[in-house]
Amino acid sequence: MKACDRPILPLSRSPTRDFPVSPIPPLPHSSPLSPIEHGVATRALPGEIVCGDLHVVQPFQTREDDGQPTGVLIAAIDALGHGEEAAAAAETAAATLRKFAHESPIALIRRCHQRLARGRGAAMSIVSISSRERMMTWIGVGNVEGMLLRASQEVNPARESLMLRGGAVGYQLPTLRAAVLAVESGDLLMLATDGIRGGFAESVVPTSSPQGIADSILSRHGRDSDDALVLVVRFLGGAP
Ligand SMILES: [Mn+2]
Repeated sequence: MKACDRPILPLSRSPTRDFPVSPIPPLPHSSPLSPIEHGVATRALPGEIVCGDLHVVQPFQTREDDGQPTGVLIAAIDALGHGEEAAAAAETAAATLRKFAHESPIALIRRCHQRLARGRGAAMSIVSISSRERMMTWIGVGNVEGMLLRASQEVNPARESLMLRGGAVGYQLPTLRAAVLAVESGDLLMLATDGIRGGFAESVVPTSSPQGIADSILSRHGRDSDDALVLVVRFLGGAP
């Protein structure tokens, strides 16, 4: 029989199992990250009541086995402009991210792009943390800065910056490319909208609480010309 005469297997065919199905063993020399701790500091442009900068911290589950969250979605959103219209657009994006938190960052950017298409665009940076695999995937469209400070002196580089791509979600998307990094207990993740001046990471005291760090960044580096938000997340020790 010629190769092209072979029957085409249906894609959904379930494989025959001749081996016992066992639970997935843990990764060697690691335990899952237990939930994070976080702090957020934000304020509206002086004179405005509502803020177009919003954050999301949403635990999610990707497996049905033990009912525990398997990851956390982290995001900071800066809707274009300020005032009520910007706040509504940011809330639409935040609600979309919370609802579909288990999806990949690229899929989430696409979803938000569709949802925001008839209103204002937004800059946003999204970080999806997998507790089991001790890794995070991040992506940024527009200018919400992302920074990861390493807790261990032995990790090089000691600091990673999120690669931002120009564009606005809901208006014009760049080619979407996410990056994946291993993370360890104590690592510190920061997301800051452009209401926070660059260089904000310089003054961080890594041993402070996430809320203390966020408050300090906003008071030292916040601009009065825009809404401002900074979100600080610390990865905690492994679960027992
Ligand atoms: Mn802004």
